[in-house]
Amino acid sequence: MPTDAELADFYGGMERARLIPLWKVYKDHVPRAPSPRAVPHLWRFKEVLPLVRASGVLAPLTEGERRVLGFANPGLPYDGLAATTDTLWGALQYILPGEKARAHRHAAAAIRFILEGEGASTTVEGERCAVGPGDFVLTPPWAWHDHENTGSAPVIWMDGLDIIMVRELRGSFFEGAGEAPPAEPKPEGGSAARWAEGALRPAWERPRGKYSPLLLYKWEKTGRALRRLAASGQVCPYDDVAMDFTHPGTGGPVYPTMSCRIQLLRAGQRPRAHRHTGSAVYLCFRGRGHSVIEGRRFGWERGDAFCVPSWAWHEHAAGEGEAILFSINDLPVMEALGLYREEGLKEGNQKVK
Ligand code: 1HN
Repeated sequence: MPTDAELADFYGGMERARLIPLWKVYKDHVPRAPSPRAVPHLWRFKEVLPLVRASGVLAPLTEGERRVLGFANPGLPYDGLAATTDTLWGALQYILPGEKARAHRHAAAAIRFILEGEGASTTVEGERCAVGPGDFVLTPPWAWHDHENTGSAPVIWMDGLDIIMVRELRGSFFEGAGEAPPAEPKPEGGSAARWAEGALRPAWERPRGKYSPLLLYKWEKTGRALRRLAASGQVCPYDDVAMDFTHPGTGGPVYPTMSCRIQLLRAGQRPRAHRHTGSAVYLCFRGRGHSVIEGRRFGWERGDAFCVPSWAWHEHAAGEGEAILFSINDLPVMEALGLYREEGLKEGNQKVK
């Protein structure tokens, strides 16, 4: 048997040589199941909205790039490493009438989903996209984008970004206004004219890109698609009337890092619980309802946001009327890397703790 002194000497020598004994850290590297640091959490609009409004007074847009209030998960650090899940950033952005958020571009991909306010627009790589409630807009990697509110009321939208993954993979780049020539102006509605018809595409353009060439998904179309699917009675056992926004050229997710979903939860339905690898951030767009996440009940209503960490049991249901949830997730990454796993709960629904 080695003596304590021999062992101390041995492990001390390992450290000085910058060697680490795997037998001491094995379980950290190879957990038996995903062990997210993020925890299930709900951000109530009732609590968030006064702070959003205060930011309009106390945080002028001239101070930073964007007036964005990020959803900081209580299981993660509250600093520059704050995030909504282990891989995703969700936030609310607030732009007052007459304000403009200057152009910039980054390697991280972003999406916006408009919660409220008319008259705002975001210009993506030279193409102006006028947005209203329910509209879904893409800011693909390295696309110039600025935002403007020419309406008469403040606009509030949800931002979703893959910045955590991009930063951890050491792939982040950023350029601000004036650091490089801006994008050439392009016709408004151009990407929709080419790509919004789904089953038809421009004859001269090959849909080879890694991210969707369609920049703006109007609520009119999205809402209609949900209604049609609901009326057809074809639904998902876990997510009810759920549709993913697609890259129109491939039918796959809008980004290789992030997929986005709109789902209608019908009144009186009780979809089943499941769990899968990958995390998600949700925003309640309409109605009210609740989710059970890892046995905890989270009631939500319009404007509330919540997250589901990787491998957490979850189920969603509408309250009295129907409800509509928008969400972002990192499932394309899990699928691409061969890490996707899914399991349905045999009993159907969770017991609430
Ligand atoms: C960003 O650039 C925007 O361009 C919004 O509107 C939210 C959150 C984190 C990092 C960059 C924007 C963001 C962001």
